[in-house]
Amino acid sequence: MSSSCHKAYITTPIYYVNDIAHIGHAYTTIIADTLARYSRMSGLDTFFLTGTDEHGQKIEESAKARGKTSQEYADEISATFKNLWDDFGISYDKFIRTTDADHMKGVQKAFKVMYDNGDIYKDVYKGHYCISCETFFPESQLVDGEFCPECGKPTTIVEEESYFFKLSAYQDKLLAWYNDNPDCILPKSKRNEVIRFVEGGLEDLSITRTSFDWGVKLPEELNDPKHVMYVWLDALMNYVTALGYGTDEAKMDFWPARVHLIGKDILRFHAIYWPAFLMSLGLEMPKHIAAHGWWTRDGEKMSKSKGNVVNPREVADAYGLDNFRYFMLREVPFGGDGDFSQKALIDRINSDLGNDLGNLLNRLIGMSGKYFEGRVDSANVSKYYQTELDEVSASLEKLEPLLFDMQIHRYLEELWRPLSVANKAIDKYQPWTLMKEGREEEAMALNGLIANILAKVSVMLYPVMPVICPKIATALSFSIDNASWHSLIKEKKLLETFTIEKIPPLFPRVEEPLLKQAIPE
Ligand code: ME8
Repeated sequence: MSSSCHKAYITTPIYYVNDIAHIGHAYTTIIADTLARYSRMSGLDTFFLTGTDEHGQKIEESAKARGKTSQEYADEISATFKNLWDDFGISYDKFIRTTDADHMKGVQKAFKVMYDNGDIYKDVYKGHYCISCETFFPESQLVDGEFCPECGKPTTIVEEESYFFKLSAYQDKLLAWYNDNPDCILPKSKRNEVIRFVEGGLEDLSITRTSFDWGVKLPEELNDPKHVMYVWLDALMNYVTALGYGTDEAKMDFWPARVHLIGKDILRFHAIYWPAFLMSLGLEMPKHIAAHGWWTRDGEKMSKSKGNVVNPREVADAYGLDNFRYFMLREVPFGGDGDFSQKALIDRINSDLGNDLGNLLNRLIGMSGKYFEGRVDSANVSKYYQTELDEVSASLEKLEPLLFDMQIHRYLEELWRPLSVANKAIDKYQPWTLMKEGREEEAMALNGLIANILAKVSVMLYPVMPVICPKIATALSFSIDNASWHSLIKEKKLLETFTIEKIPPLFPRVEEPLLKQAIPE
């Protein structure tokens, strides 16, 4: 059941349906979409999963507070996530809901397998529970003996019959896995945090609740109807039930995941509980768990419960979806936190996108129109500009490893070097002087150099800017797909003879903040 190297399975967290999406959710989903688009373009058989996490006490309480049934409420909010991703053109292959019948069947199957192999036993749970984080905490971790160490809210004391998963039995196996796989958790600094935590000792995990109903029931064979499954056991299983685990197994050949993308808030669940569950189920470990940092406002984590969120739809509507995508991925080193500001977004649009990329395309359109009636012939590019071609190739070669090492900001930084090579070449060789001096062959070669640099950059930028880059490709009379990726990037070939189409400027200058409401400038 091992996924071959021609397959790539990429996931986002499944988001809670207790409120609408903010830019933190959009960030994770956009990174995953970027990876999925790159995977597909490079010819990998790709499966990209996202969805919603709909069970648990928090959702049950939110629904009650709004006078709705849990199912009605989950249906409503789940649809707002799905609509947002559809409007954003997110290229997911499946949108899973934990209320899907197949998913629930798969979770019950998993419970049964873990129970039958002796990893689950029944006892009494006595301790503290944070409903907001859906997490149990030992007394030693509470703040002032009462408050949640993650979100600061008061915890509730729970004493109830519960099934437990023998997490403690997996401590050594987990440590061996982290040890043998130095990049299983990215960025690597996060892996060290996880190792320290696990070395501190693992307690068995309570995996069922009896004080509410909104969850997956235990397998019928256990004949214990008052229990529902702990929401994190239910939720984590989505990564395999989406492939048919426990039902038709139809897509299990995508397992193991190439990468589970998550925020650092849920690293412990993914890097400790999830691998332990997988070990118990006899399934392979994911290749990478990649945890990014938080988007903050005024230094505070943006979150639904704090009410300090920025609406991604409003930002994308005001500034353009691709510009927003570029900004998020370029602005913050993966793993670090970033404060959202319109000023930083506007700077990126005007400078990186407008000046470096948009103006280069305008210069090319102008130059090829004025001197060559829009024609490009690349025959002599390497004769005159081999140094520039070599510089461009050196940058492009670095890109793919950076992307899958989750250094996406560096990917984009490196991708801007060829643009700088192109802009400098125009300034240095001056096509207008070449033409004045009758060196038409050199001027045409320069035209070809610039056009080809733009073509190559647009291919590699496409996964981040999937709306704009096809427009650049149209202006250069080619299309972005596996064939052009292969020829322009892998084989380092050039587009040979083609025409340049005039298109309107892609990045009109933004003069002032476009969102007037309470978003920091
Ligand atoms: O935790 N900055 O769902 P959730 C960046 N259902 N990313 C953020 C963010 C912020 N301020 N806030 C949220 C859950 N995110 C569980 C997951 S998975 C089996 C179950 C993103 O709705 C980030 O990806 O609270 C974070 O991990 C996720 O949303 C949490 O979403």
